Amino acid sequence: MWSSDGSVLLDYVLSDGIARHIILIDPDSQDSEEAAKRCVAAVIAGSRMIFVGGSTGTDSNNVHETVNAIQEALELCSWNASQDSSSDSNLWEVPVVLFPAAANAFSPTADGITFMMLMNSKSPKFLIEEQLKGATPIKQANVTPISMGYVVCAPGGKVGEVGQANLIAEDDIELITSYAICAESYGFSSIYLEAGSGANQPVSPKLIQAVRESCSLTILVGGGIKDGKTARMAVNAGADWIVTGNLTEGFSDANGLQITLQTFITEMNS
Ligand code: 1GP
Repeated sequence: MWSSDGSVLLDYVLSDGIARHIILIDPDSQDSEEAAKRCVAAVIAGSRMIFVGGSTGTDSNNVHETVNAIQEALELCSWNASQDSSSDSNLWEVPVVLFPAAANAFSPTADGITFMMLMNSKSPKFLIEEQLKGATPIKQANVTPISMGYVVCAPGGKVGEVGQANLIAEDDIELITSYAICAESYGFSSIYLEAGSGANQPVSPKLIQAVRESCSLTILVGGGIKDGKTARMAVNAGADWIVTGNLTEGFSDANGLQITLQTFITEMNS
């Protein structure tokens, strides 16, 4: 459904309305079968997009295997639902999108890719070099790019270190506003405010609000969001999508994950 026409995916990702949840799967943190089970539980709970990626330990092999396993699991669930008149097979129309740390974390079968500039990196590698390496394979595979300014805020964690980011302080409204306007002026369609995976402090609602007030980009927020109440604060400040990664990895059983995410998503939009 997503691959035939990229505009379908872009409309879906960039549309306004109720804030939605993204489950981030790091292919280095579990095998592909486990990843697929987690995604099925997340979709039942209400997650509306799946990101596949991680700052370290990803390559085209584990990324591709994970993307395929997730897509197969969703297709199977969709087919099962289509055989049951009481089930809604549309529930399973959830895109699997790459969230790459570098050009080698690619899968040609993914439904889309966050095509990011790590805007506050000191390194050309994350500003343009990895993008140059990835651009042709992405185009040839017809994977839809979602243009995105990626800005790492304090504390920044691993991605802040690896990405050599000049972290945005929680009260630097002027600077985050400049990044937001810059991202919009470049023609990006979205901006991701990142505090770093496992951050002890999520992105400050004040920073999110400043971005919301200064541009009309779709806003994604992630890093250190561990409960629905924190997610709701981000949503009230203007976030369109909330991304969680670590929250998922703490569960060995899919049922426990489903219940936790259901509560999380309900609270996020309450
Ligand atoms: C990391 O923002 C994401 O890129 C998710 O962070 O693992 O802390 O949920 P967490």
